[in-house]
Amino acid sequence: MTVSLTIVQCLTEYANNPLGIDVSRPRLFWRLESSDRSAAQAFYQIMVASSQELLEQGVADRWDSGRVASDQSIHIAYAGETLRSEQTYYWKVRVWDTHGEASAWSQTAYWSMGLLSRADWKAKWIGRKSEKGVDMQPPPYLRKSFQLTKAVKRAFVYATALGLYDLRLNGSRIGALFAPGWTDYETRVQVQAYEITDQLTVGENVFGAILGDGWYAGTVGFLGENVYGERPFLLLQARVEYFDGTSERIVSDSSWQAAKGAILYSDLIKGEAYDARLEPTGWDQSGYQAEVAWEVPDVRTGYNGLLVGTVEPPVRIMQVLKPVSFRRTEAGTFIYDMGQNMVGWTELTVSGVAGHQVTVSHAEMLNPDGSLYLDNLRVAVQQDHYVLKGIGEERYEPHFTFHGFRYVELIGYPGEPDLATIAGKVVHSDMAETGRLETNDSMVNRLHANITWGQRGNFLSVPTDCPQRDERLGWTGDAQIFARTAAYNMNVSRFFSKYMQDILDCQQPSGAFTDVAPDAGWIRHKMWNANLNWFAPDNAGWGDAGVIIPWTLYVMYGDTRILETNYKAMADWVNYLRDNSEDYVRPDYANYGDWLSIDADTPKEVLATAYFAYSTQLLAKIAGVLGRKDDQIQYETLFAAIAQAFRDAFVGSDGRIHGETQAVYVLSLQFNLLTDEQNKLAIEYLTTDIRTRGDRLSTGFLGVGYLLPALTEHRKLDVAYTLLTQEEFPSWMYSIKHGATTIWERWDGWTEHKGFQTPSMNSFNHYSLGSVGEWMFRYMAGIEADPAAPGFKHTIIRPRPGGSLDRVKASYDSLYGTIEVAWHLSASSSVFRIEVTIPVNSTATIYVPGRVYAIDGVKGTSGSWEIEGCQPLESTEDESCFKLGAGRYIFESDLLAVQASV
Ligand code: RAM
Repeated sequence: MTVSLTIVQCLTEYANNPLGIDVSRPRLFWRLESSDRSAAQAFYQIMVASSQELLEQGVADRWDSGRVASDQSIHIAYAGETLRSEQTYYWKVRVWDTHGEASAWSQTAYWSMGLLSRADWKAKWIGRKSEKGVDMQPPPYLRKSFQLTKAVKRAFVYATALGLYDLRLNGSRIGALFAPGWTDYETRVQVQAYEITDQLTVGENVFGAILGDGWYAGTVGFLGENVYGERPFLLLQARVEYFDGTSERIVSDSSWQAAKGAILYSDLIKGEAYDARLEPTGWDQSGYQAEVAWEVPDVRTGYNGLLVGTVEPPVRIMQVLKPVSFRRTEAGTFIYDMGQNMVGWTELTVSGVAGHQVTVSHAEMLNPDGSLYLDNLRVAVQQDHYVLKGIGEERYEPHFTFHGFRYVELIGYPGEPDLATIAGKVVHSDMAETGRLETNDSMVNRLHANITWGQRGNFLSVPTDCPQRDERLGWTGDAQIFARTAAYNMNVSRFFSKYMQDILDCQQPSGAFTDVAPDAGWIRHKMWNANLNWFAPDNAGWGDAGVIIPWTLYVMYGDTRILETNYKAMADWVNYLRDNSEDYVRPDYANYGDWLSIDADTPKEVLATAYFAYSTQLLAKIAGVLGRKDDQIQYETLFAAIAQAFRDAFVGSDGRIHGETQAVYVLSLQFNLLTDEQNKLAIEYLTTDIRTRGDRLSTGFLGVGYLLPALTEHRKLDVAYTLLTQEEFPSWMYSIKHGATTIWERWDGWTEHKGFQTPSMNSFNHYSLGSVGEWMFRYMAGIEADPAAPGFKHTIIRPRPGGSLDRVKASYDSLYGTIEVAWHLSASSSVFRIEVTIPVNSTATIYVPGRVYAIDGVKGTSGSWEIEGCQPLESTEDESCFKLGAGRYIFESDLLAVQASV
């Protein structure tokens, strides 16, 4: 027997060798490969050691799991001795397949622990006093020169800021952009850890840090500045270990030096100004001869929040775009088209005389006269100003700001620029792209691309609503409706785990989850007021994110810990809704309704009661997963009572639902609120409404997420495809027909007859209406996670061919490996062909539309095949069903039977 399994990737807490974590029982993951069909794991053994050498010798001095009978290869919690501050843990794993054959040991993986207690921190928070009479403060530059006399064995640095830090060591940048990320700084701040062994030298070394105001002290949303504090501070502690067993620390304290530098100001929302003549050249390297006066830094006495290990993935430059065209304007400026609405900034290349200023201005759209459309920015200023130093070719990119734009205007550019003058740096949280989707319809492909660009543009530390105007807030409603789509597109495990902390940090004592997380100031400053019907902390479809997002992470990644960690908060939310309802109906009060729907106002009490039911039903399922039987029964009973109350209050004897919008029907259908009889009526009313509107949708942010799923599940697939490919207003394709490269905030952000919508709320990069991406993966391609074996341990493959599509190819990188589906429908012969790949150590059930007549080219009839890894299950008239083990399979079916029955 040959060895069938190979271990190809080991992760800790979803990450590749993470540093500075503070999880007491980190979860370990590995991915398996095999060329055998149905390959699966039957046993595993994990070894954890305090050094790589010991691990290599087979000494597991921290933990040896022993040989465990288990098919689990994800989320195995470390169960060894208590983990200690600043220690590194090395681990490896081996597995046995179902025939008892052992794999080789995996390669060594590791994680390191951060500073686990306050007492471990010797560093002080340092900053620089504000300049008097200056409105926007110059970012402080901080530096520390230190000598090392011996060769370094290993060194780590732990850093964070109240504000943002840009850290350098011996002239090179270390770490992420926009670190430490946005949290509710009154509650917590994330600490990043970096290994710096190779960057240190014997002799003089220099740490340099530039601090930005960021979310802490700069402009946040439309709430102005100083939401959390007055000015930024750095906290840094490095530990250097020598070969002789000794070690030393370098910490931020009053022995550092502070000054202002070349950045005149840098604000998330207001842009940056930079005077290159003021660069303190060499300030972050050894041998620096100070030309400016460095001062003693300002030391802040304390910080009452938590210092926690970073959960979110780092923000980085993820792509660089070249402009596609540019032109000179009458005013002598140059307007570039990046060809894509993107988020990040522009890198500028320029030569000229010292003191000359170039302004780089950004906008998403152009006015009819060809000038930049700036009206939708509100008070945001998407401009960076660069003053030349006048030496050779100069390159500039801003530091602590980002912009949402497709068009770039260079104002005051000296000489003749060309296409190489600028480059667009695409900046977002670094999440692996996990989903790919391609069809024979280029507009559908563009829609998928636009959805993905919306995610790139808005997943920056937190999921923001938009990236351009003075808002950019973590709106919970937007995040929940898009969460599943987001999880197909990219690995959002860490991103949303961190965001759940933000949601929890904002939860009200009453149990209410908020509209926005992290708190951007209005809760703390009591800017919300229930009587004002605005910014209340418990809006339907917004607060429910606190339940929907953990459930999504469970379904997509099999993460039960996120359910455990958030269980109390979720129960508090549902109990809060229950205690604030009347006979299980949520009152009509502050909420946004089906936000930005088109001529279809969904009554708020209907929407709020529907979401109350949905959160309760999810909570019942979650209680079941966690083995909380009593709670499960309690919430199932509550759900039944809410659904009954919903029917009594809102469903007429003719089955019409109060409001009669598309949204009330799809929410009722998808949240299981109706009787079977009412379901049938609801789908009829829904499709009639769509037809009466000329085959158009009318749903807003919330309804849109359930629209195509509801139609598909209730045998109106043709209507789902009609809406998907509809090109008349309002529709997804309408925006694409008019050049959209991202998802717009509003269906009518721009229309042929009205032009731009009111500029006070008109973003062209808002992902909410892009929640149709979920339908494209789950239904159109048919890659569905089975909640009963979550994280794609068992996948349900159920493609839904229809509309004008005859070819769909999609793949999704699950924790087990890549699931692939490629289907093709040949209309003339009504032959449906599908190729699927199921990853090792996982299984699938496939529903092939029509009557399958060949598998892997072997012809047969149901029950008569003997195909390895593939077992026929009971089929229906419409679909043939099989259970699959890992491997690649090809099915061919005859679709005539189905078409006849639709
Ligand atoms: C807008 C935001 C956001 C939405 C709220 C209700 O200001 O853009 O997307 O969730 O309103």
